[in-house]
Amino acid sequence: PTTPAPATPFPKAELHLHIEGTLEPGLAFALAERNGVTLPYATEDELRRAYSFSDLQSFLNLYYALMAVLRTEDDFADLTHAYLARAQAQGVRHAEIFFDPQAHTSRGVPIGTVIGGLTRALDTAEERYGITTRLIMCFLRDESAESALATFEAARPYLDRITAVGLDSAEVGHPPSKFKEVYALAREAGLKCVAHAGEEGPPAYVWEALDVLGVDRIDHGVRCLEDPDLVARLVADQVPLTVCPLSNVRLRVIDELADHPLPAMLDAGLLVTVNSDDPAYFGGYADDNFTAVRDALDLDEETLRTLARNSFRASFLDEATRETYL
Ligand code: ES4
Ligand code: ZN
Repeated sequence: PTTPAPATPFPKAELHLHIEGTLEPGLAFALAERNGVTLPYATEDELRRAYSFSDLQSFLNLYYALMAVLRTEDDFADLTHAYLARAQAQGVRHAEIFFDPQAHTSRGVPIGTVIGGLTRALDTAEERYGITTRLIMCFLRDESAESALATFEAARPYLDRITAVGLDSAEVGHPPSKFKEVYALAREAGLKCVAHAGEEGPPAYVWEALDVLGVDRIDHGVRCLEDPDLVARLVADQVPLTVCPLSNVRLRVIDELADHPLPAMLDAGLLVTVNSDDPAYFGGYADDNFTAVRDALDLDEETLRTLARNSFRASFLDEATRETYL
């Protein structure tokens, strides 16, 4: 079958995507049925009407609740195949995919079931969808540092399948420094490090992610603009920022897309990329985010291509493969 061309006809890398955030209402109901799980919504439409968020926490409440339908290795594989098919249609050629093991182990789903299902689908990604992939294991920052350490130890048998660790969930009140120890272990094990910072949290959290956790990239980071010294640091080191425009609007980080600081970030010399975060909840996948910022911010073709090139520069692909996209 032929796939329709995306509106932005150039290869792009998706660097900020929570696989659990790709759970579309249709698949959620199908998996609920298959697993005998009752959702607190009667229909897909009723569920969709719940997608009106006031902040990050109001989204996270629904995001974690819907995960109840993900129980078996097949569920995680089906979820991942559904994402890869959509990503292919949107011109994604490389995807670095977050997952939240604690959101599943806390419900009694073993980490091996989660990673087994994800990797079974990802193992077919290059051949079936023309997409190279990496996995990023995230710690929930509103859980304890001890829980993150236990999760890292539980994941040790699977570290050959994991490229990086990340940090997500409710940001305010949970600074990166809380996770210094587990990040040190991850780095010792040869993993890359990223962290959500400066989405709802202050610039100080971005500093901590850089200087305490030693991250290679910052996820979101839009609030860095409040601190000129921080911007200077991010520019000097060309630390990538994985910005998620539609997410920022839906979670009220930004009032409207026309006000998004993406152009200011580019002008400042920051290495920014455009990503979809939780596309099933926020109204769009990779190409949808590109076309939305193009239209709302009047970005020209060259700027869009710069953003797409940035996504490969900022990726964890090996140097030689990255060069083929630049
Ligand atoms: C997330 Cl938008 C966002 N921020 C923080 N944590 C998350 N987990 C899933 N989506
Ligand atoms: Zn995110």
